[in-house]
Amino acid sequence: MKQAIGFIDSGVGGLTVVKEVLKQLPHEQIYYLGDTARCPYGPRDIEEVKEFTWQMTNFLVEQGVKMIVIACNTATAAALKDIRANLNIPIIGVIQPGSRAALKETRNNHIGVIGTVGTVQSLAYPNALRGLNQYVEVDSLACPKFVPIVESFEYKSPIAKKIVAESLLPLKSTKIDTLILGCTHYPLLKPIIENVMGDDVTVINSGEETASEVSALLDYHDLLEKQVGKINHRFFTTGSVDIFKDIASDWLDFKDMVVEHIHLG
Ligand code: I24
Ligand code: DGL
Repeated sequence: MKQAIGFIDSGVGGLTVVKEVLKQLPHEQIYYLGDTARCPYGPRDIEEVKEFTWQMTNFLVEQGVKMIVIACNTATAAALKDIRANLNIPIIGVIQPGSRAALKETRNNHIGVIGTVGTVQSLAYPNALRGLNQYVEVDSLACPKFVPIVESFEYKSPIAKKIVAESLLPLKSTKIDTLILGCTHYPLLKPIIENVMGDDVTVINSGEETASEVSALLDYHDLLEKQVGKINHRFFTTGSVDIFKDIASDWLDFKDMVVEHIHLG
């Protein structure tokens, strides 16, 4: 029997991380829980996000997962430390991997971070970056309009281009040469963000970096799936099964996807 990797997120955005993991680790089985009934987490109080994140974690631990990936930046910012200190399976968030990749990439030690209000207010990225390199300069910017652009299917439209350009204006006058996408949804806006920031700024997808970290950590704990065997991915949502299935099966290109409804709290 395969033991699954557990993913938790405020909704469906964490599937951007799942897609990278499935690409890098095709023999792994995944369980994903999206708290779509209470999404978004970005504007919520940090203590509330911490409580919700614990509820999701406990659910997947009861399902017997071998590792938990907190695929949501806001939830990572609010709860990673606390959960890691209290559980004895490996717990990975999306903030440390994105930060490490940005530090590897920058040449002038000026890094930008964009995310939800909750993520930016928590200072989780500047703290992680400074913890790894005390000389780094960090410019953070909350972009509360970006998640709604993606969720309204506008992420390729001229409206998206206009809103992204306006929102990122404060970063254009900084010295950053590297920009971290500190939110699950932002990879869908990556082409527009790169276009707005120009060739001199490298854009880092936290989700992609997290997938590499999952691989390294599973290897370290000797938990990597070595057998080619039957895989049974499971998807859980606190909200509408049909909406979840529509978005997830489209994004992951899964034909016969089963989505299970659950209650939390
Ligand atoms: N993308 C996201 N969330 C949504 C959405 C979307 N609706 C359309 N698209 N809705 O996140 C969130 C709110 N819902 C969630 C389900 O319960 C009810 C409330 C980004 C997804 C990243 C994988 C656009 C869309 C899509 C399919 C794939 C990609 C995408 F429909 F951006
Ligand atoms: N998943 C969230 C994040 O990465 C974005 C959506 C939300 O606000 O819940 O911060």
